[in-house]
Amino acid sequence: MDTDKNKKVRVALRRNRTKPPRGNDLTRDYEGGDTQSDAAESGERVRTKGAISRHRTVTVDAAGNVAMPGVDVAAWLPGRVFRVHGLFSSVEVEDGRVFRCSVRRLLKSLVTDERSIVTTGDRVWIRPAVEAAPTDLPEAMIERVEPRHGVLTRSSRRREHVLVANVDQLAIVMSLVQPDLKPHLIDRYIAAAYKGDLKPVLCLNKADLTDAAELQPIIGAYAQLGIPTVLTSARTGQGVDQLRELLANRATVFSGQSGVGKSSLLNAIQPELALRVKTVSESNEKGRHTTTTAELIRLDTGGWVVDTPGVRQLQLWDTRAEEVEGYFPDFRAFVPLCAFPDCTHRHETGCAVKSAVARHYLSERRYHSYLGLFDGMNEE
Ligand SMILES: Nc1nc2c(ncn2[C@@H]2O[C@H](COP(=O)(O)OP(=O)(O)OP(=O)(O)O)[C@@H](O)[C@H]2O)c(=O)[nH]1
Ligand SMILES: [Mg+2]
Ligand SMILES: [Zn+2]
Repeated sequence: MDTDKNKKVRVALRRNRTKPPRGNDLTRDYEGGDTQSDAAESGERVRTKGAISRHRTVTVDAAGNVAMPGVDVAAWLPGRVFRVHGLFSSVEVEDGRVFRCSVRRLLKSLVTDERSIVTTGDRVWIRPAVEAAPTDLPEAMIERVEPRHGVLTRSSRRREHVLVANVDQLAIVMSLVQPDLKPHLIDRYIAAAYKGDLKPVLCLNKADLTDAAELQPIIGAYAQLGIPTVLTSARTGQGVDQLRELLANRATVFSGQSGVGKSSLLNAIQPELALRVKTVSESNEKGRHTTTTAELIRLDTGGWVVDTPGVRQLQLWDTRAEEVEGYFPDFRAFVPLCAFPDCTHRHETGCAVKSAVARHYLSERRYHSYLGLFDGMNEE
C-alpha cells in the first residue's frame, strides 16, 4: 500500500441490517476507487436520515481500502472469490486451499449495496482465523477487496448489482426457441458488455430445434457489429468446439434468460463439470432458476467461466443519456452528422441517426433497442 496516497476520511458506520439511503457520495467513490469525496458532507447527509449509529475516522488508500494501523497484514492471503452464498463467500487462495469467508464489518459499512460488497470473481485479501473452527472448510475474514475490472452489472431494485467482477468476456446466451429469441435483450447485453469493459460473444443455442437458414439475417447483423456469433446445440454438440475455442485462456461470464441452456452448454464444453440443468419434470415450472448462484469454474483449456442464474431483464446501472450512443458502435458513423451536437437521437430534428434508420442504413431493431434503454433509465 502506498502511504503517500493515503487519506483520512470520516465514515458513517451503519447499524447492522440498516440500509443507507441512495446516493451516498462516499460509498460511491469508494467503489470507484476515488477518494476525493467530501466525507464530512456525506456523513452529514446520511445522518439526517437517522440510519447511522456512529462515525469513525479511518485512513483510506488510493484504491479506497481502509488502512488499519497495527494490523498484521503479513498474515493476509490473496485469493479469488469463486462463489457467494448468503453471508459467506468461498475464496480460493494460491495454494488451492478454499476458505469459507465472511466480510469485515467496516468494509460493509462503506459500501451502499450489501449485495455487491463482495461478488463472484473478486480478488480479495483474507485473514485466516487463528482457531480453525471444526467445520468442513477453514474460516477467514475478507479484509480487502481489490478494485474491479471487467464487470457485469445491472440495476436491481434501484441499486447497483455487480453480478460478476474481473472477467474479460460476456457470453450472451440466447435460445432460438424455448424460450424464443429476444433480440432487444441481446442489444441490452451488448451495451452492458461495453459499459463493463467486456468483450461480447453471442451464443445462439438450441439450434437443433430450428431451421438455421431462417436465422442468417440475425447472425449476419451481429457479425457485422464485429461480435463473434456461434450457433450451438448442447444436445447435438453443434458449435461446441467453436465456443470452447472462444473461451480458452479467457475469463468469461455466461449470462442470459433462465432455461436458454447456459449450464447445458458448459457441461457440453467440459462434461465433468456436471452442472445442474433443468430436468424434464421441472421443465413445466415457469420462473424457476436451475442455477441459483454465480460460480467461477476453471476450464481445462485454460481460463475461467462463470455460470450465472438466468435474468429476466437487464437494466443498465447509472448510465447517462449521452453515454448510451457509445454502446451502439453501428451508430458511430452517423452521430457526428446530427444537427445538434448533444442530440440524443430521440425527438430532435435534423437527427442523422433517425434518418439513417428511415433509409435502412441502420437497423430499426437496433434503434428500438437504443430507445428501450432510456425507458429503463428514467425509472432510476
Ligand atoms: N433441444 C435442446 N435443449 C436444450 C439445449 N440446451 C439446453 N437444453 C435444455 O433446456 C433446458 C434448460 O437448460 P439449462 O442448461 O438448465 O438452462 P440455464 O440457462 O442454465 O437455466 P438457469 O440455470 O435457470 O438460468 C434443459 O432441459 C436442457 O436440457 C439445446 O441445445 N437443445
Ligand atoms: Mg443454469
Ligand atoms: Zn441524432
